[in-house]
Amino acid sequence: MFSPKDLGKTDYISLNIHDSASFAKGTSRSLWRQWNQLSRFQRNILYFVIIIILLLIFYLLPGDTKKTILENESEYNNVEIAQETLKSDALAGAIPVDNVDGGGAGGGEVIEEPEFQPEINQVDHDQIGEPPQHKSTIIKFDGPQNARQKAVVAALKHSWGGYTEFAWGHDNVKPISKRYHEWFGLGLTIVDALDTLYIMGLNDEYAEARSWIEKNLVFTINRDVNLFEVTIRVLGGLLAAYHLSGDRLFLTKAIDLGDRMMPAFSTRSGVPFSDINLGTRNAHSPKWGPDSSTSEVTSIQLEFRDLSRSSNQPRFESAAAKVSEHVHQLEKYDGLVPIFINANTGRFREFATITLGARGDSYYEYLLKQWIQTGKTIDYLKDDYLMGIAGTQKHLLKRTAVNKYLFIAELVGPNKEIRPKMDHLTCYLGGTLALGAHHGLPKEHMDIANDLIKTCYQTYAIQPTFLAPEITYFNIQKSEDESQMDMYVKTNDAHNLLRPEFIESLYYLYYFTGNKTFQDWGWQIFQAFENYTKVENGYTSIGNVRNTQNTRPQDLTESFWFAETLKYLYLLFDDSRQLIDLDKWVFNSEGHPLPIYES
Ligand code: DMJ
Repeated sequence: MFSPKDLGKTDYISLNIHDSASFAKGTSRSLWRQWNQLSRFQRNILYFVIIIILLLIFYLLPGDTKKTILENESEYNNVEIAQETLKSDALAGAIPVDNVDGGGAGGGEVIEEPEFQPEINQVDHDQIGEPPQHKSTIIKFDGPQNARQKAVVAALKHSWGGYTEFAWGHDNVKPISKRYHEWFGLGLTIVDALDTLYIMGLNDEYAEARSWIEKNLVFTINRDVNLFEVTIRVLGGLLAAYHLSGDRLFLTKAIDLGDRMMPAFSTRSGVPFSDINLGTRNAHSPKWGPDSSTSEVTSIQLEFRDLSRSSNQPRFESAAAKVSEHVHQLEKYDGLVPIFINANTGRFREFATITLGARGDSYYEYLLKQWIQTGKTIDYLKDDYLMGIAGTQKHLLKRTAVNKYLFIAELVGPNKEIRPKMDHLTCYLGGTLALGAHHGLPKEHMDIANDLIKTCYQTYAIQPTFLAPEITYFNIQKSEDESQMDMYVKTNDAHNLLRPEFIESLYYLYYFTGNKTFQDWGWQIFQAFENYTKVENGYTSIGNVRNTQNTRPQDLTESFWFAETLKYLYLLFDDSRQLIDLDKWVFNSEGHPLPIYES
């Protein structure tokens, strides 16, 4: 047993070791006595030593912990997003959450650690030449021409109003709590909305956005961002605004941003890391695992190519095109690709899911669109696209048991078992197939597009809110049950994030066919957004599309609501079908139109 004698110090002889409270009390009194006996000089020295120790501890903390501590002290951390919303977003190109599927080693792999040197602008303006010839020209837009377009513009203004009042300069507005959410710290909504404001002829709002970009959009922030998301939303948004308006401010910003993202490509395989710190230029794999998403690394090429063509700096296109060339060489499953790829080895993750939904979707989209962007001159892109669609037809196209609705299933696990599930994200494919058919690819693709569009429409129409859930499951085997349904939704998948994919497809289908049914379907869905997502200060994601009395508003407006959903609605209601000429422009994955080049 412990004996006071062991201490050999008279100070402790009176301690009662059986009473820990008294022990603590006695110790603190004794410390206090000693403290009071110190001179002011001695106390100052001790203060100094304590501060140095604290600084050292902080300096030695890992970067992420430091970031968390800093964020905890800012309003960033006060903004909470419902966990349910986050879960789906992480899988589907929206506000993310870490450890999406629990796999992989956390931490991310860092490739380089340059010293952090904030720079405002690295662009050599003299080096920016005139953009090479493309088929598009600067366009002036006249504003809404009919009642439906006017209603969409009113919706945009309502949403924009909430954003400007409560979230100006931040990434997203939380229209119910009247706060904001920060994701990358890049004023995401402003940049993503910019070309929509321009196309809708909202000159005042556009001028306001332009001015913010001129004065406040800087890329020196010491913060990790997702390469794909920033490419499609920010780089794509800036480039589209540059091409539509001819305003070189946007090109200057785009070059600075592109330059800062280039280190992401410095991997052994050339396949980029998913994350990049724009301030330090430090790139690494995601925190939740070792691999990049296949759709992400293959859906940055339209933007990087356009940046090169616009700036006369081939390095951007060269780095991004190498990724497509590399993926072209990899073995696939009848043209289909697993959803994860390792940036160092350059190989697909074995047995990863095959899907045209989250993490797979825009791989197929960008094969076709790159081919179109380069004047249909790069054959392997078309070939890989055709193989991907053929593989989809062979392995993934399924029909429901009762009404024979066509949908696109997924393949999971080593045995590639069919999972009869379709993300709302997959509804982009109807529009992409129609675009390909317009550009001379098989007419049969248009038939698939038409069938798929009908299924996607049903995912909206069968819900009491007339809004589709994030994910729908399908019954493929007929049962004895007379009341058997074709589709069902799991509770955790019943949310709607104001996503654009179905409206996007309706736009393409209407554009190429002139069939007004597609406009009417879009109008029905617009009404549903009005009825169930509109709030006093904008429009919000909702947690439940299955009950009109319990929609569970999530208090968040994603930037793609401005960039895509409202833009595609506005274009869908353009009776002239001439606002954007699809033989001169190709939309990136975030709804930003980029010019088509000769080669
Ligand atoms: C958008 O950010 C893009 O369309 C992306 O490709 C995936 N989906 C979201 C919108 O749903």
